Amino acid sequence: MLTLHYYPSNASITPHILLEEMGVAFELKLVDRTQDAHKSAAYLKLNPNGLIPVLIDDDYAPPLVLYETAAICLYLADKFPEKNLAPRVGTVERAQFYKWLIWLSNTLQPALITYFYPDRYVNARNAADATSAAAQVKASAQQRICAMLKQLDDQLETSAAQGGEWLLGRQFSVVDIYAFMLGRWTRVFEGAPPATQKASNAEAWAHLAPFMHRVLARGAVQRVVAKEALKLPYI
Ligand SMILES: N[C@@H](CCC(=O)N[C@@H](CS)C(=O)NCC(=O)O)C(=O)O
Repeated sequence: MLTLHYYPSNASITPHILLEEMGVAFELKLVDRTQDAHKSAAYLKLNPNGLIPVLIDDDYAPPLVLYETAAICLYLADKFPEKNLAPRVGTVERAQFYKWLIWLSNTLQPALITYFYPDRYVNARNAADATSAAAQVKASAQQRICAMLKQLDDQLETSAAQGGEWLLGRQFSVVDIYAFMLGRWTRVFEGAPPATQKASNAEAWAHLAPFMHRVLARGAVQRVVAKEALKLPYI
């Protein structure tokens, strides 16, 4: 049995949607962030980083314990290749898939983490300096994220020109779920768009906004919205 340790709307939502898309059996285990359960000794044994998600696969002895969202997604895509949620290994499409998965998890996601936790990136002598430094870190992260949303929007425009509605073209895959998760995190962006960008959050982009709605409308995503009891606005 597969068990996903999750918290609503956290990075665990990508493997959660993926498992629903695949239609395989799995269990959910809530990691209660309100009680700091992700920093408990028991959870740190699963993921020493104290971060969500973790996937357990007890088809093995000892069970496989896996952290890092992208690694979990790759593992699931490889475990269930017949579900076609990643291009076949050894193809050009698979190469593009790796590029987007690593860009999403390694470039866009850290920028979003910086936006949400700017105080972790400052080291000031007093509270007032810390507040102003954190505000600058947050604003610069938002600006970088806007440029990255443009990159996603451009890719979706390219796909559309070739008759595809997903990041890789016609094949819906893990990277669409990942982009959806990160795109929806931008729904809380405050303030005017940075002057150099035309739009601030995912909803404001010509190709990215309808993409977000297409992903949201999928049956698997709707089931996750209900199971995680997500609150409006979803995107
Ligand atoms: N690189 C990790 C990042 C996971 C991550 O940042 N998870 C967040 C929830 S979205 C978390 O657990 N945050 C708790 C914390 O920062 O203390 C992954 O993709 O699995």
